Amino acid sequence: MSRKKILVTGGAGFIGGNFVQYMVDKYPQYDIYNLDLLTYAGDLTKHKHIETKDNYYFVKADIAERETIMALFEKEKFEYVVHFAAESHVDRSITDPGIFVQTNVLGTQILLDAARAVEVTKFVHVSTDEVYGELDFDPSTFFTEETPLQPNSPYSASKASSDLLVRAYHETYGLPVSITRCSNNYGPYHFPEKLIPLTISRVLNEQKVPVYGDGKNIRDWLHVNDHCAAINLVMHEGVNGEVYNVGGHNEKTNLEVVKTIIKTLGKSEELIEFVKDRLGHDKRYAIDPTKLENLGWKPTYTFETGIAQTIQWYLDNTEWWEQIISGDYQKYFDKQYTVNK
Ligand code: NAD
Ligand code: TDX
Repeated sequence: MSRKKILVTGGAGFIGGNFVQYMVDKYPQYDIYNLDLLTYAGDLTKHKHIETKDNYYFVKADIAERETIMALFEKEKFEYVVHFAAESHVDRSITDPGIFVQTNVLGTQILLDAARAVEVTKFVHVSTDEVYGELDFDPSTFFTEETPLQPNSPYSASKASSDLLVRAYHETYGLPVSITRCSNNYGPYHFPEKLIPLTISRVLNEQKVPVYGDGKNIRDWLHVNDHCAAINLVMHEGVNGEVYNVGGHNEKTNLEVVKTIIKTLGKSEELIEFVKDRLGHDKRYAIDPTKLENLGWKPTYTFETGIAQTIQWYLDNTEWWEQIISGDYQKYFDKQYTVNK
């Protein structure tokens, strides 16, 4: 395979970080540029073992700063862009929607302009199943690529807006884009504001786990490595202008997820504390991944194997998440929750 120059935005975050490591290891002949603003969710310590590799580069920049981004693209002439950078937490979007529009909508539009200016070979936009809104509890219903966009939170509305801009740049200017819409990810380096790492870290510290509402909301969980493989496939073989849903049929209620973690760690279910429900809390997400499977993708983890691997990773890497929850995170937690410590 020929040498390729690939820009990964948001490569200091959870999924982008896993993707950067996956690509740096898998393709020594590709140059991987990680562009990240290093917000509260970005952290470079996770890349210590790849920092010295010849095919890894880091650029600190804000995707919403037009001049910086245009100049960087003019200089580096990236051939591929894989766009993860975003504000990603639904609860934060409910408290402070403005930054979600700034980063997720404006930032994406600036990247699209830059990608157009240097005529990239492919722009992969990493989106989410949350743009489809919610499903009811009928297990025979799924999101397909044809499901209308009906986002319910400021986060998902900002992602849907960015999806529409990506689509429009393909239709209007012929920009070679593909969009992926994945279900909930979990795995190593998941920031402990999200349900699974929040539960693991709190259970390990014998602290109460806040479960919103009655805990019966359903999410469709995918191990981050399977998501990375899907994005790699779409980057190389996705058809321009097409959307690909990514998911592995691993539907669980939030309560099932929390109880599985508690049981695996040998702790008591008395740690569960039901708290006030999230505003506009989507009932259920579930993905039909047939289109991506037809392109050649299939997940390698079940929820059972993936959650066991993930829990073990958090046990083996306590210093990574302890350093996060000891800083500003604590202030965020205190503001967001009123649980018994
Ligand atoms: P994350 O919050 O862990 O990471 C986001 C990264 O983007 C961070 O490193 C942050 O520093 C960076 N960033 C934020 N604003 C920036 C800016 N203005 N300029 C440059 N960098 C900036 O998020 P994640 O969970 O890894 O999600 C990555 C992408 O995948 C997002 O676009 C999200 O919508 C999408 N997605 C996430 C999930 C999931 O379950 N987490 C599922 C489907 C899709
Ligand atoms: O403390 C909590 N208690 C709780 O019950 C938290 C943080 C969450 N929950 C519930 C809300 C959801 O039903 O757990 C479920 C999962 O919540 P999150 O981990 O916040 O994920 P979700 O809102 O489903 O969104 C995630 O998946 C889709 C990512 O954060 C998004 O970036 C992605 O697009």
